[in-house]
Amino acid sequence: MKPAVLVARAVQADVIARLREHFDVEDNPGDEVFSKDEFIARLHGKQGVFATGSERIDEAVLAANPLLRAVCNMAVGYNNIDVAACTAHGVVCTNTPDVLTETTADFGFALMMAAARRIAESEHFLRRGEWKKWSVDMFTGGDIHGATLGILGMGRIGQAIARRGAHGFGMRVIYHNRSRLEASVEQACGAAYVGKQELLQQADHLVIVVPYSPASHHAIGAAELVQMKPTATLTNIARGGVVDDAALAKALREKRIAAAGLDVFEGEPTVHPDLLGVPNVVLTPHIASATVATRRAMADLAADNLIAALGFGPSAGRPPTPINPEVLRPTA
Ligand code: 8YV
Repeated sequence: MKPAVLVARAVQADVIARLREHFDVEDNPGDEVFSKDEFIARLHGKQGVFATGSERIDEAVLAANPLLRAVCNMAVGYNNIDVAACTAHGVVCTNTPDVLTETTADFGFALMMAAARRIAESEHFLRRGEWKKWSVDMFTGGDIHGATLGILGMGRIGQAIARRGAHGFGMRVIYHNRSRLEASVEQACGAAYVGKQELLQQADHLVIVVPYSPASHHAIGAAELVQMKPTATLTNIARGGVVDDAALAKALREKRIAAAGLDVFEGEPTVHPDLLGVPNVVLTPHIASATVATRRAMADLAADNLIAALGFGPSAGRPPTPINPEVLRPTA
């Protein structure tokens, strides 16, 4: 009998077909977002789950599903998973790093540029039929080239954004991170380490790429926003909750910073109503990794992880990108 797995959201048909070679798959072709109770019920009897950022895997889910052996996230971020609880239950967790780095960095850069150059705001103006004449200060924004790019969180995606800024746009790049990068990595990214306060005070364009955790909750709130330049922009492609959305909406409305670009929100898909009411913010629905090729690579990697984690395929027992490898049995 094949082990049973749940694929929590609708994914590419051939990914499901590949999983069916090894597993008895319950999929979700209607792409329903399960309530917590429904998710727990559907996981019943399953040994593995192909999850996305929308499913929370915590103690309640694990305790109700003792057969579960593997949680394979189709995302690099895994704040939806209580990894410590999974480890305590002997459940391996995996994510999808690397395959989305460049795509996500492209999007972060695009969002930053859209905010700085007021692309969405001016497009809305045009669509409303308000464009009657050219004027010298119409939608003037801030330059990207030659400006100071500040990056909060300097993992793979932060480094990819730094490279774009330093090598593509001649920007001065500064970053703040829990730990400083090695000198050779800093040099390759063209980035210099600074304290958080210097980052806030010196950045013309601040990009947030730090993973969400209780430690990064509201890392950018009213006290941080007040330190930024009134001409600065802020872009968040990390997670909702890293930025205090209410404080940001207030800062934008009061023009205490110039503009923002947000792909992630506290409580998404609900967006704070104050943000919806301010013009100087570009809002996108969590699509930074959304290219056809990258979503395919993410799904393939999540499937590879699930297949290997449950003991099948060429790297049986050795999922390629585990988050808690300590639960895996050592190989002989
Ligand atoms: C995903 C993401 O689209 O990888 C991540 O961490 O935020 C996005 O690429 C999203 O989490 C869906 O799983």
